[in-house]
Amino acid sequence: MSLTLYFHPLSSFCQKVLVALYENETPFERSIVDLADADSSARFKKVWPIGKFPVLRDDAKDQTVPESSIIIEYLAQHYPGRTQLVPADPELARQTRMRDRFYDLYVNVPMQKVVTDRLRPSGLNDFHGLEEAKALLQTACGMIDQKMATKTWAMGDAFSMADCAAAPSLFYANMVMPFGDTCKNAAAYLARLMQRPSFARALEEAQPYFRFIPK
Ligand SMILES: N[C@@H](CCC(=O)N[C@@H](CS)C(=O)NCC(=O)O)C(=O)O
Repeated sequence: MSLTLYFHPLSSFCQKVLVALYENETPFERSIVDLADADSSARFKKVWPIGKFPVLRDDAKDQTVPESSIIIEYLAQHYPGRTQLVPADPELARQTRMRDRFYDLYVNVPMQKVVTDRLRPSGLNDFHGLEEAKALLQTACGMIDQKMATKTWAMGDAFSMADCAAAPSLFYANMVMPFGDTCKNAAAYLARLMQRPSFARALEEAQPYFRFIPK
């Protein structure tokens, strides 16, 4: 087995890559990183000094691959399987990348802003940044709701990298700012994602850590 994933089961960007790995039953070794533990953090930063996960290490090809989207592109290129994570057609591939970017930048990032603001020492909260993040999340949810009125998956009938990005982003966004009443198509899409075996498995593995999510 040449692939090792450095990750944490609770992390939304790591779940995105887990979904891609589980979709194609790609074998990999797990290296859980605990950033709160000095040794674990130091070991991980030797692999990727930026210190953000997920990171994929491929010993067979001597490649260290950071960034969730780049990892999924790498898997699609070097370890393809029955789920085509990035379509072969260049136009469809561009659209898939665009939707992947959309979920990362306009759902995952503002969702994380809401969660991490809760971890700040009292008196150091970023109220303005928080309001901006919530407004962005609301706009994004409205756009997703429109798009998903007629689709099963982000790109239509085929599950892709865009759905890997959407699953944890929408799951946690719904936790911090529930959208079931206002964005019914987005909520139905999230329900489909949660039933998809790859994401259901990632969620089940994250379950023991949910108590660490700041309320
Ligand atoms: N652009 C990166 C974002 C990765 C990211 O933000 N990871 C978070 C966990 S979900 C992280 O490592 N947080 C720890 C930190 O910032 O110290 C990707 O797509 O992989």
